[in-house]
Amino acid sequence: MKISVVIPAYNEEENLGRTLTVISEELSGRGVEHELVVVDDASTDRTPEILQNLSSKLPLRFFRNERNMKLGYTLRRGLEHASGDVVFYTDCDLPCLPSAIVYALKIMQTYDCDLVIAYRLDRTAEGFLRRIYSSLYNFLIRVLFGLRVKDVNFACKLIKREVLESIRLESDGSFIDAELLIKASRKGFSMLQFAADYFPRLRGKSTLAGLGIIIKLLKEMFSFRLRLWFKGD
Ligand SMILES: Nc1nc2c(ncn2[C@@H]2O[C@H](COP(=O)(O)OP(=O)(O)O)[C@@H](O)[C@H]2O)c(=O)[nH]1
Ligand SMILES: [Mg+2]
Repeated sequence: MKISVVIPAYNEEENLGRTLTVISEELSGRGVEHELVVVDDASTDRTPEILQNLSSKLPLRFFRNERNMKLGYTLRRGLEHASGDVVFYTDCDLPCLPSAIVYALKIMQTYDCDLVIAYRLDRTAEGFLRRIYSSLYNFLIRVLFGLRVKDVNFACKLIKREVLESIRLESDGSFIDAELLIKASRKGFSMLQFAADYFPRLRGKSTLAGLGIIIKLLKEMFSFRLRLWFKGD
């Protein structure tokens, strides 16, 4: 069984090298066949150069958007290029330990489920405001879509390939995580959640909490809700 680790990257010169190396070392060390798929969202720092260099050392394939397209578009592109039987999605700043990938795989195999989703055990490091936004968002997703997932946007998710093949993702922005989980759950795919240690970003800037990003996410969320009500799917 092969796992594809899909990672969106935007100006991550300070994190990329270490993140990709530790993930690949962890998986090789456990004898897990893997590939790393990174989509560079038109970074303006050394991200492209670093990817080029790493690709001769690691089982890495990388792609670049011509202009900054945001998270959803970028992630969809990465998922389309993933060739593994299962796909793990995480971030460049590696918010969970690479061993969480192996743990998630173990859960998937042991309980034979289609998605394994982590939630942050302790989010204090994220800051008060982020935690409030996040709780509100998880609550909204639960109320509007009936999805009982504790931490929708935590980038630590393991997904079977057949799930990705049977749903069509459309979000360009940060609603993508919710869209994936809602569509998978409406199709009847099984999900299990586990608590994971969360490690906040130490280097580089967090860019996904701006007002523009939040407005786009809410727009995508409400238009998806309306579409489900009026068109069904
Ligand atoms: N595609 C894309 N990815 C981004 C963008 N901004 C951040 N990311 C990536 O999304 C992931 C999470 O970003 P981060 O800024 O840590 O968000 P946070 O953890 O929600 O604060 C990282 O892998 C980033 O490189 C963007 O504009 N486009
Ligand atoms: Mg982060």
